[in-house]
This record gives sequence, structure tokens and C-alpha cells, in this order.
Amino acid sequence: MKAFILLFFISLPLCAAMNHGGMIMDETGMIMNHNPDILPKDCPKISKEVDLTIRAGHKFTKGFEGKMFTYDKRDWQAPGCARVNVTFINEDDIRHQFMIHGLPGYMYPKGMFTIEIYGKGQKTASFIVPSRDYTYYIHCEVSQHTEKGMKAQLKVGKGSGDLDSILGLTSALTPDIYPINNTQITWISMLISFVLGVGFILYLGRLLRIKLEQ
Ligand SMILES: [Cu+2]
Repeated sequence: MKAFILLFFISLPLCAAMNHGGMIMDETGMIMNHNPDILPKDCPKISKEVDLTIRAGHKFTKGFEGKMFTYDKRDWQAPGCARVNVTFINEDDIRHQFMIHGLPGYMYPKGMFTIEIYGKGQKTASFIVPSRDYTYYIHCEVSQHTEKGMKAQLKVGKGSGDLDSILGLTSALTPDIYPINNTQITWISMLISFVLGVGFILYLGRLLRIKLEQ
């Protein structure tokens, strides 16, 4: 029993930085499917090192009405067979992700590579892209964050077109609609404006009549 308890306490610090297969975790966040060296089948060698610094935060939505979170830049480029080294910086006090989809499933389980940071902080990890021209979908999967602006794309080679609903780049697939919310104050203001407007027109009419009669 003592040996078991001792083993338990010895294993605690090891658990602090766990590596569950493709997942590296610590108290600040998680990296999934970090791959700095395994080449895709269609890549004889790394074509280029591409270093991307991607910032996430509420402040980058300035000028985009109704949006809450986004990345500082939402349209990225890399050549085929590049090693993409992502430094992901979270500038908010909440959880954000850099999650990219569509990578080859034989190398990246579910075709995904992810860096997740639980609050302010940064992490760096890498993935290697295949040779084909393709536009990869990047987003933050935390509930509602994609809809609220955290969507981007990585064009490899010539890409395969632009994705929809990327802030500042493409129009929204389902645009946000903000119907006018008419409160009692709105109705009273409208009534006052109407009365003042009618009064002003009558006054102008009277002025005109006096002028014509002179
Ligand atoms: Cu997020």
C-alpha cells in the first residue's frame, strides 16, 4: 500500500505535462498532433519553413459589428510540403484554439492539428502539409466562437478557393440580422418627432401664405 501511495505521488509531476499519443497537455493548454518531422506520402522533403504568429483575442474584432472573438489575421499562405510552425498567442482571459481541419487522416487523427490555450499565453507547434493545392479551414471550436468571428483559412499552394464567413475577406453564409428593437422610448420619440414635423410644415405653410398675401 505504501509503495502504491509513493508511486502515486512520484507520478504527479509527470502527469503535469502529459503526452497522450498525439496530445501534449499542461496546466496552460494543449497541443494535438504536433508533427515536426513525419512527411506526407506525396512529399519527398520539406519544401519550406513557414513561421506563422497567430494572435487570438476580442480586440481584433474592432470594426466587425456583432462579432466577439477573432484572429489578428484570417488568411494565411504556405507552399505544398511546407513545415508550418505556428506560434499561437491568446490575448484573452478565456480559452481559445487554433484548430485546422482537412490534413491527411493517416498522419493526423481526424485530420486535425490543434493548439489550445486556456487564458493569456502562447504555445508553438508544427505540422507538415501535403503537396496538393487546398484551402484548409481554421477555427476555434469553443462554443459559439466560430460564429462570433474565430474563423480563418490556410491556402496551401494555389488553394481551392476562399471559405465563407471570414471576417474582412468573404461574406457571411448566414448574415446576422439586427431588427430594430422598438421600446416605449422609441415610440414616444417617434410621436414627438411626428408632432414637431407636422407643426413645422404648418408653420412653413403659414409663412408662405402671409408672403403671398403681401
Ligand atoms: Cu475561442
